[in-house]
Amino acid sequence: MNLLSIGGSDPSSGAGIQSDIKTFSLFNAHGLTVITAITSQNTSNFGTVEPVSQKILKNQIESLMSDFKIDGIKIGMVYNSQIIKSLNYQLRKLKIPIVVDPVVKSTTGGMLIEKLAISDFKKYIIPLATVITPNKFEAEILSKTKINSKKSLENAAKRILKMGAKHVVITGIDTEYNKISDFVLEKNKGYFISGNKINRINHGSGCNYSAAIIFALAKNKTVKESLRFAQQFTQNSIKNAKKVGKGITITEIQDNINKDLSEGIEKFVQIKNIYKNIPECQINFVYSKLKPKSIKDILGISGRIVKSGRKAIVAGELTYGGSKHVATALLIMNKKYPDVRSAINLKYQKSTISKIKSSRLVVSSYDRTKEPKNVKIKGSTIEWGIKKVVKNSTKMSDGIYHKGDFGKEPMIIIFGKSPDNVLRKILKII
Ligand code: PXL
Repeated sequence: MNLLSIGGSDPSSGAGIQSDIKTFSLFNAHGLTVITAITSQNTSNFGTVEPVSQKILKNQIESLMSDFKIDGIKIGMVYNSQIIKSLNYQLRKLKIPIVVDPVVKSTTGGMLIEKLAISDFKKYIIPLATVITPNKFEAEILSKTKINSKKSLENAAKRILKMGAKHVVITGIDTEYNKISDFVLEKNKGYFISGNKINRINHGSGCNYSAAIIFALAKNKTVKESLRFAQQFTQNSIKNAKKVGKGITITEIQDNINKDLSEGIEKFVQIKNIYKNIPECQINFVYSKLKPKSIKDILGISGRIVKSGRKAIVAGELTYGGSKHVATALLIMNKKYPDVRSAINLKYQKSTISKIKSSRLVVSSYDRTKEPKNVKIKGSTIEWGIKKVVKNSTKMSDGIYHKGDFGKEPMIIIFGKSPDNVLRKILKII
């Protein structure tokens, strides 16, 4: 998938096109950029802005359009009327989703659009928007409406919708205690998408939000699904914001796969006496993207979870393709049961098997001594074993074990929908 970000350069990489490229690549999309202006800024101060010339703006777009199939566009900082009109001319005929993030001011106070250009922005950029994502402050400026009640919020959204956007989302509305919501207006239908309030001033959350929306729309998700997804993603990025410079924090984007597996591993190593379940060949704990094609789509530990005295410690870091054996087992399981996206291997113990059975989980096994010679030579035992079990199964197995072979250690693999789901099963059976 190719996604295009049209906007300004932020040398601190907290916002602007640098931030969008990070977001797009996290989603495995190819990020294209058209730079409208160069800003100088850091996490404390906003310096100056230099918009690009009409000529290079036009050329950037032409060179991309003549080469790539573009699946979605995000428009951020556009700065002046010349850029605005030029973009309208080049984009108005396109039939792909466009998300407009109508940025007015940076968190550190820099102007991202000239005051005189706001009326042209309404006339030429807003009509391009499949979705426009003003925060409350930006919505007030665009609609010339003070937002201080539900009625005024709806009015502001209606006014922006009338300017030609297909969907208006006004972000960051205080609704109830500890909640912060986005108000969505689509034709005559208005609704809130509610999220948890995180009190932290940061740089980058608006860009993360609009970039995540365009990704989801380009993947043919509905507007509502896309907004939900983007809100979750942005909340995470704010939660993980880091103080990389001396000033305000910069949001840190993470896919949930990374976050959920990290948390799962952390909880796993803290389970009391868990070291007793670590086999000689150590442990890997994995979590897959949706619809994995190969083990490269499965996140695992580049090293292992190892036994160190009476402790379990994590050696290595999370990498896609970091596990071979457990990831291969998961890949096969996932083909038949697509909900199954996480797995861990544990030491085989008779007591574990009986606990699995008494907790009404499903356990299956294969016999490594029956492994054909050609499989042994190829070294694809696990593939052969799991395939054998999965092929004959009518129900998904929570655990699959084998009792080893000459010189081969017995092993059990626990499967689940997510690392958390796997952990819950582990706690029942150890
Ligand atoms: O977050 C809005 C934004 C967008 N684009 C650029 C920016 C900023 C905020 O600083 O610098 C280039």
